Amino acid sequence: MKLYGSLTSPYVRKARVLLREKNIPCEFVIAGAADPGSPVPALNPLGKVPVLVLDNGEALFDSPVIVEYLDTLTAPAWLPASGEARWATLRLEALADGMMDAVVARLLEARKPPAQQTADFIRNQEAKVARSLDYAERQLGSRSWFVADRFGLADLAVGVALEYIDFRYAHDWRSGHPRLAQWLAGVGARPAFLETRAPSGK
Ligand SMILES: N[C@@H](CCC(=O)N[C@@H](CS)C(=O)NCC(=O)O)C(=O)O
Repeated sequence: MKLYGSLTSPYVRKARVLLREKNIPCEFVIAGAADPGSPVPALNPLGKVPVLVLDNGEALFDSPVIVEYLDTLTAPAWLPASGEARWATLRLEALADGMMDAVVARLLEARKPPAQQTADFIRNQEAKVARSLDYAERQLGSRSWFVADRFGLADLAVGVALEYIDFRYAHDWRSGHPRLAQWLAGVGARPAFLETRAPSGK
């Protein structure tokens, strides 16, 4: 099994954190979607990372699909098979992915020459992030973990998203979200998070 992706993509990082947390062996092939000669477009017609190539040669893409597949490889499953916990987990993963989408969209807009940037577009992405942070703060409440009584898939996804905000849209979200801030301090110290953090300066 091979995971293709860049060192800075938060979507790739979701898969890398799960692989490390569940001790699943998998070769990591560093490949950016748009690198010259990148193998990614031939594996994923959408031209995006992550891509997981299975031992039978089939490729899986989109991080929720990859994460769900990887989760089936070792017990216990982190994605509950049914019931409220399943939908709570998937909802929080969608929230986390959506925050990452908004941060990416904001970054791409902000990297355009100033005359081509649309301030409303940037504000709209920032508002999505702000509302999502409020939502996550309420969802976490005073619990240790988002869904179950131990670190799980929702925690993984939200943790990766919050660290991506720090990486690409650094601002003081912590003072308005003290529970999330305290929670992330613990999550970010897990070996799987430390070992997959994006290299600084990239
Ligand atoms: N929904 C996808 C998003 C993947 C994605 O947008 N990856 C970025 C890297 S951070 C990418 O490959 N972008 C290249 C492109 O969109 O052309 C997922 O969850 O895997």
